[in-house]
Amino acid sequence: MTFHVLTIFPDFFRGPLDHGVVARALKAGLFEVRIHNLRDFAHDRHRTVDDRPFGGGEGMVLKPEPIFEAVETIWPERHAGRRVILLSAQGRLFNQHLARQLASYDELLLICGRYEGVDERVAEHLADDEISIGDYVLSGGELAAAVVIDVVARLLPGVVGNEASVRSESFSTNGDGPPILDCPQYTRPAEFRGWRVPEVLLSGNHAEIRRWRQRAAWEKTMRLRPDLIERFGARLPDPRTETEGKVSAKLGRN
Ligand code: 9D3
Repeated sequence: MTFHVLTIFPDFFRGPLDHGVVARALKAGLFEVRIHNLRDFAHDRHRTVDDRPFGGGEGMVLKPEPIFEAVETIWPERHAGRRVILLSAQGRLFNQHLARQLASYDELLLICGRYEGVDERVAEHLADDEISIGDYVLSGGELAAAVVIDVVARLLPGVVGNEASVRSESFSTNGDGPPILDCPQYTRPAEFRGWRVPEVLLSGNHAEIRRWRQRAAWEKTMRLRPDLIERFGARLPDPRTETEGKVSAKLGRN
C-alpha cells in the first residue's frame, strides 16, 4: 500500500513515522509513504496556497487550485483502488472500523487542512471522503494524517509481526461479547513503592487468572468507558468465546 500526503509542512512527518513498528515496516518495504509539498503546486511569485474567506471572517482558507493540481498530478488517473481523503475537523469520525475499510485500498491520498480550513470545493468535487480523528481542535491535518497512517499501516499484512496479537484480534472480531477495554497489565517488580501486583497473577492458576482479567477489564470499562457498555449492551463476556480482555478489534464498529 502507498500513502500519499499533501501538506504545507512536509518535514512534519520525519518524526512520527520514524519510530517503532511503522518505521520497521517502512524499511522492510511493506508499505510506502510519499510526502508532497502543496507549495510545489502553487505557481505565483510567492507560491500562495491560502487566501481570505469570502463573506469575511477570521484567518485564511486553503485555495482550491494548488490542491486540485497536486491531486491530478499525483494521480492523473483515478480508479477503484485509489482514495482521496480530506482530513478536516468537519469530517466523519475515524475509528477502527473505518481503518479496516481504508486498509483495503491500494493507495490513499491524505490532504492535510490548515488555517481556518479548506475551500469546500475540495470536499465536494475532489475528495472521496472527509475524515476527522476526534472531537477536539487540532492546528491542522498533519497530526491526523500521521494517526491515520499509523492505524491503517498496523492492519497491513506483516506490519505487526506478533502472531498472537493478530490472532486475538480476529478472535474478538468474531466473538459475541460486548467490546471492552484490555485488562490491566503488570510486570516486575511484584512490589513497587509498596503497591503489590494482584496476587492471582503470581499464582500460576491460569483459569483464575483468566477470570480475574475478564473481571478487571469489565470494571475498568465501566469506570472509564461506560459509553461502550451502554452502546453494546451490559453483558459479561463469555469466557469460552472471548480471549482475555483483548476485544479491541470490536471498538469502532457502528
Ligand atoms: C477553531 C477553528 N475553527 C472554528 C472556527 C475551525 C477549525 C479550523 C481548522 C478547526 C480545526 C482546524 C484544523 N483542524 C484540522 O485540520 C483537522 C482536525 C481537527 O481539528 N480535529 C480532528 N480531526 C482533524 S483532521 C484535520
